[in-house]
Amino acid sequence: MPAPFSTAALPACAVMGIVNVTPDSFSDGGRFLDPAAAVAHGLELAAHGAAIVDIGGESTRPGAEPVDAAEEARRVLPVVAELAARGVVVSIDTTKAAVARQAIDAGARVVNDVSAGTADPEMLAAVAAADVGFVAMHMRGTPRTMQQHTNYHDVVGEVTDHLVARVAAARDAGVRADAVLADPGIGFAKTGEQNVELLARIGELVDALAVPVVVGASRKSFIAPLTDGLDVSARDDPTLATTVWAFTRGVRVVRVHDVATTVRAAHFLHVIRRATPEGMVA
Ligand code: PMM
Repeated sequence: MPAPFSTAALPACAVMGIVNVTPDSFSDGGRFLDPAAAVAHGLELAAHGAAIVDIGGESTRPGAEPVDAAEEARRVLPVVAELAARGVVVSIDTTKAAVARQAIDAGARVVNDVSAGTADPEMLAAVAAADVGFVAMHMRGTPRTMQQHTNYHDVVGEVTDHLVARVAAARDAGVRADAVLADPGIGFAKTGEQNVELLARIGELVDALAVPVVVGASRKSFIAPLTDGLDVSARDDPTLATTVWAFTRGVRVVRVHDVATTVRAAHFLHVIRRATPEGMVA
């Protein structure tokens, strides 16, 4: 049995690799519907240095149609089981407690919930009972409706307050303090400008939250209008800029598609950081 998941065991700049076992995710939809292809890709991401491999069976792209728990479980469980059996730290990207429980039984060690436990009233109890990690992400509404909910007075303050409350809810439900992470939900119920503001001011979230922060900006559509309309397949360079920025502002984990380049950048960032006056003191 591996030790219980703890954020303390994550590298300083950790990379979460993405495998979407869906027909309709915006970047890799349809590529990994075959479990063998998904497993091979997950193993590749782990070999490239992903500290966590995140498996999702329901697309959360804006306007996406929901899928039922049985179909979602059917897609992800063989992939979770095989990767976990091979020693990969797997997170299950789901908002459904039933899917989370089955994925945990199959070996998942983290639940990544884009609703932060608000979509399913049983989710936090399920995570606490299994003593696994929990990523609480900020969103409003559902993926179908979220882009109608982009009205904020202060996007950074409101996202921070919501995450503080959801982290507290997770703790109150019995989730271990060192098992919780928080994520501002880039692209979820936010305009392009709000996504950029959240990234620009991500250090404020890091300072305000008592738990490690995750950022997932990889290949997202807000990048397109800021880069002369770069296609999804060409967005890894601007994504890498968000990663380096986020790590230098204290973000602990980035959720990305291009793991190999991100891990190399993170290692080099570490080399530079070690040579700073602060790094040499530490
Ligand atoms: N983004 C997506 C799905 N799950 N989970 C977290 N914690 N943070 C994110 O930003 C996030 C997520 C949608 O992107 P994808 O289609 O590339 O998986």
